[in-house]
Amino acid sequence: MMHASNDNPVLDNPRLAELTSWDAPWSGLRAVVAGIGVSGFAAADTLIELGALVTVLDSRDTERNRQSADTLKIVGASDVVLGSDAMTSVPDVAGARPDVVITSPGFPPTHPLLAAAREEGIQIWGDVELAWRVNRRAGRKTPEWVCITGTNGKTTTVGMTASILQAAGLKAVAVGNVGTPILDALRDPVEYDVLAVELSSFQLHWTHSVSPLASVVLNVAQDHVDWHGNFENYRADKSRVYENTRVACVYNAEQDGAEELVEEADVLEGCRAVGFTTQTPGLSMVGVVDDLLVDRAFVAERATTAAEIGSIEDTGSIPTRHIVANALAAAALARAAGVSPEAVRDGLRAHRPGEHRIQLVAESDGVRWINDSKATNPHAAQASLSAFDSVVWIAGGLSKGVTYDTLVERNAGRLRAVVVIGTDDAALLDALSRLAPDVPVLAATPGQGGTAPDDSGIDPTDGHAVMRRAVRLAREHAEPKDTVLMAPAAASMDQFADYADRGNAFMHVVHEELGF
Ligand code: UMA
Repeated sequence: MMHASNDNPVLDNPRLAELTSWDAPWSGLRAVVAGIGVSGFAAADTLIELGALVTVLDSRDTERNRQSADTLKIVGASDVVLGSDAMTSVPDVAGARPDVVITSPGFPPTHPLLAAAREEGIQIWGDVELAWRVNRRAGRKTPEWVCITGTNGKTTTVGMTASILQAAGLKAVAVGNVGTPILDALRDPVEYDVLAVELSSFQLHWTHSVSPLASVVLNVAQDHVDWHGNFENYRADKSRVYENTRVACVYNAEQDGAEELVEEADVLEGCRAVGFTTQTPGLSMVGVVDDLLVDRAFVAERATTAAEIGSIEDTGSIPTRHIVANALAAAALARAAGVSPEAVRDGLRAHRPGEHRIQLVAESDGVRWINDSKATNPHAAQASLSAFDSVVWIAGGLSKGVTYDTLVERNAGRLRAVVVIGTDDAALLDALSRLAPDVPVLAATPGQGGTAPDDSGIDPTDGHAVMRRAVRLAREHAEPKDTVLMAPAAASMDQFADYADRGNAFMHVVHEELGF
């Protein structure tokens, strides 16, 4: 299997090999769970329910973590250790060496705890691998999984997929990186027919045996280079989503190299490659003809006919090319699960996009204000920038080691001005000065350069104050028919709790400043 990275091989361990259903002999298994956040808590809680012996470690001794620790101790964890000292070696569990370490996605493979586990030959799984191994359970329906990864559009696509499956009358839910751990859905009283699973590259890195009904890599662009070490590792982890797929591997027919990822994957006999494109679809693809979404993959006479599965209008109120692409990918996954063309249309119409993704906030004096706080990398920002002709762009934050040259070069012509927020904007400012030298650059964060005077007296890490200044600067520069687009192309944690906090700050300030 070409995608298996060297640092997470499947180790020869008969104790673990037999753990392939909820009813397998989990009792007495010794597990260390790394991280007590959303996924770590679900993993530890499940393992305890299964009768395993569990020690949980987390480097942060916060109020929230202490509360989670208390709960896990009450339900029967062997031990919970919080604080940085806990994280440098693999501890014994109930007096003996553990069989497995279940890691949370935020732990990089180079983390000392994981390095120590590897060194000692202890198997590492993510919570997703654990979820797959308990997916089958006596007396309950076994849910199918359709798995979605990609640099951008995952959350939109997973929501659209769940909505289409529901429109077909199936019990379906969006789980995984979108926020609800898969393990929570598996322990829900509702017996799901299909799980629409969003998987990050972090989660895919630690999966081994997951076998989805259908899977998709939406796109691959630079992101999370710091976690993966380099782009090739990141791409390889994304492509793991295709491993063991049974019915359809869905790929982006408009992205170079995407089909090759499918060809290189170890899939099950009979699994098909299905492309999606925002152009006229070829054979075995879904795509667009005029304003209609059409399917030339899941119809019997596909050499000569196509089925209408919806229209561009059905995909949302600002149907950018990327949103149409997401809708087509969702349609392909759902069609692989056997849903009708009408269900695709109804599901897309019923889908309500999440906040912070190309969200219209206000329209005033002929200027549109758009919140795309979810654009945490250049590729996502490209998707929204390319949808507008003349833009005052609010950008910047934590750059995560990516480069901005392509993004700035491709969009220089549509930029009226750039307002830079964030504390780690050297790479962005550098790209702007070289590749868009005529575009005014205004720094809302003191100390970041740009042409705005640095006399604001605000704290550079106070995101809300910085955002107010950014909105004021943007308003000064925007002209009628312009769009002010907050699509930072960077993470938010230098100034905000997360991208939602950043988006909420933007919307709040826009409403206040414009007098709504
Ligand atoms: N921790 C350590 N040491 C480390 C890293 C983390 O001790 O080196 C501890 C933290 O102190 C914290 C816990 O581990 O208490 C947090 O674990 P985590 O960061 O892995 O996050 P979870 O709370 O388990 O949430 C994870 C995903 N987080 C990440 O991938 C970083 C959530 O995706 C996901 O919704 C959740 O599982 C359920 O599957 C968030 C995300 O930002 C939204 N994802 C990235 C993205 O979309 O770009 C990949």
